[in-house]
Amino acid sequence: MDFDAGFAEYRQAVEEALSQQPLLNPCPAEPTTQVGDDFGDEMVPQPLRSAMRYSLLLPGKRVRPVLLLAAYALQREAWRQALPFACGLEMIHTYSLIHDDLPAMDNDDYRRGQLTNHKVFGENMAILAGDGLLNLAYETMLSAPLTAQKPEVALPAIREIAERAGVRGMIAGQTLDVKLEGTAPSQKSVSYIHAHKTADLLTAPVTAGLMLAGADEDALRAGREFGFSLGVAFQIRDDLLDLHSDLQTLGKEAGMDAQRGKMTWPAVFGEEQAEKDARMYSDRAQAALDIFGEKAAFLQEMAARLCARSY
Ligand code: GRG
Repeated sequence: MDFDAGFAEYRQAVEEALSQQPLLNPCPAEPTTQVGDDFGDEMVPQPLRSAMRYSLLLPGKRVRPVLLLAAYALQREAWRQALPFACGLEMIHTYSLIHDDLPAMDNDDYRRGQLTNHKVFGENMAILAGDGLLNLAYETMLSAPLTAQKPEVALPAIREIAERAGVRGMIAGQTLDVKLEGTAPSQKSVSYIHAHKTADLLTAPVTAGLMLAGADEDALRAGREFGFSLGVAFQIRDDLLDLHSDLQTLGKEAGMDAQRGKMTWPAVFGEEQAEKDARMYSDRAQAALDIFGEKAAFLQEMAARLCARSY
C-alpha cells in the first residue's frame, strides 16, 4: 500500500471513531449554546457537547493519532485495537489548541480553517470544552478493551502520554512559551520550548504506540529519538510557515509569532539556518527508525512530508 492510501486509512478510522464517541452524540448539526430540557444524568450537557465536538471534528491533520497507529503497526498488525489511544491523543491535542487560542493565551480567531472555540461558544465554554476533552481522553484510554485485556502494557502507555502531555512536557513548554514572550532570543530557551511544547506530544504517540504493541527497549529508544527529532523539525516548519504563509493555507492567522515576540527558531537562528535545521532534524528522525527495516517506510515518509509541509 502506498503512503497516501495508508495515511487515508488510518485517518478515516480515527475520524470515524471520534465522530462516534458516544458521549459527544447525538449532537445537533449546528453548534448551539442552548441548554435543552432533554438532558439526563448520563448525558453531557448540550452546550458542552457541542463545544467539544466542534473543535474535535474540525479538519485537523490527525498527525498524532496516525503516528500512534503506525507506531503500533511497526510491531503488530491489528492496529485498530489501538484506536481508543489514538483518539485520546487527538482529544488531548485538541484541548491544548482550544486553550492555546483563548484570549488569555494567544488570543486567536481562527483554527483549522474555522472560528476558534471561544469565538463560537464563548470563553467559559471553551475552557470547559478543553477541560472536558482532556478528561474524556483518559476516560477513553482507560476504558479501552486493550486496557482491560493487557493492563501491563496499556497502563504504562497511558502514563507515558500523561507525562509527555503534562507538567514536565507540553504544559511546561507552553509555560515557557508564554512567559518568555518579548524576551531576547535564546538558543537554550527555544530548544526547551520546541522539545516540550511540541516534540513531547509528537513523541508520546510513537512511544505509547510501541509500548501498547509490547516493544522492547531498543525499539522504544528508536521511537523516542524519532519523536523528538520529528517534533523539533515539525515546530521549526511551523515557525517558518508563520513567517510566510497565510490564513487560507494554514487555517490560522499567520505572522502572529513576530507580533507577539515569540521565541521561534528563525528568530534565534535566522531563516536560512532554520530551513537547514528542519531538514537535519527530519533526516535524523528518519534515520532513527532504520532498526525497523522496511516496516519503517511509512513513518519515515510521514516525517519527510511533515517537515517539508506547506500547511
Ligand atoms: C494550552 C497546555 C496548552 C498547550 C498548548 C498546542 C499548543 C500547546 C499550542 C498551539 C500552538 C503551537 C504552535 C503549538 C505547537 C504544536 C503545533 C504546531 C500544534 C499544531 O498542530 P497541528 O499542525 O494542528 O498538527 P492540526 O490542527 O492539524 O491538528
